[in-house]
Amino acid sequence: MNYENIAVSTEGKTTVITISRPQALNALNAATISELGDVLDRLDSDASCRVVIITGSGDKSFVAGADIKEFSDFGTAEAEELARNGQRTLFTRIEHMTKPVIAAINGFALGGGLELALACHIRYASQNARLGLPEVTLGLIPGYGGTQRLPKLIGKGLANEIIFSAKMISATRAAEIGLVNEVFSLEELLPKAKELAASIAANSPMAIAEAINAVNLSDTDRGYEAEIKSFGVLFEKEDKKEGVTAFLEKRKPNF
Ligand code: CO8
Repeated sequence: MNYENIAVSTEGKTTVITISRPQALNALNAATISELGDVLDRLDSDASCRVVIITGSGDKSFVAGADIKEFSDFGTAEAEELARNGQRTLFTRIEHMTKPVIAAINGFALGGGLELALACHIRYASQNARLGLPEVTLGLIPGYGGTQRLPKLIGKGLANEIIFSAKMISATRAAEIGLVNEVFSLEELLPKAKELAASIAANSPMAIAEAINAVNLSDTDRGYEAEIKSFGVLFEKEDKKEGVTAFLEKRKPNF
């Protein structure tokens, strides 16, 4: 697949996906969602890729939402299909990747843009980032998982305030409430995200894949059992042999 709306670059074990629709502040249209889904499928089965970073092009916007122009005259069936297809192709897809996906939020993360960041496993932001779910100003609600993932991350009370008021919050406030992990200057954002990615990439990819699955199940009643099963499964994997042997031999593991 040729990508028109995203750029993909690899540095060592980290792949950076840059969403690039500057004319629409990187808003997500169906074509962009399809391209993102395609590249994530590819990266998930590529053992040389250990961590993925998603960011936006330019210095103003991560993603300013779903493309409003694209769905402006949709009816119920088309809107439901757009939301369902987007959730399956991209948002839930990210959550279930076998390798960590880091959102490097470099500006506006609004509507579907914030929902994209919420689907990622880790969020870093730059000081200029502004985050919000403005859907109710359009007479809509978040349709890419925002009503589900935001309350899980920051609690219902704060999530309700953000969803009902539609107000944008600063990166600093987002860090205070646990919506993003850390805030950096715009120049530092990508280098810091890459630094984190490199530290993750040094660890066991088999263990990280199991950890992602167990953490994903943490808000269900299957979480503890999933953790026990993964813990057991890893004991017969080569990464455990290498990790434990390296510790005993007082050297760094080579995963
Ligand atoms: N969709 C389409 N185009 C957009 C979007 C968007 N979400 N955001 C910005 N643009 C376009 C503008 O229309 C403008 O284009 P043009 O130059 O052709 O007029 C260009 O980007 C630059 O934008 P502005 O001139 O508005 O830039 P400002 O700096 O003045 O403002 C803002 C920046 C505040 C980010 C402003 O652009 C804005 O409010 N954008 C819309 C934000 C928004 O409401 N996002 C939520 C969209 S709805 C959504 O995400 C639903 C998700 C669930 C969908 C489920 C399936 C349907």
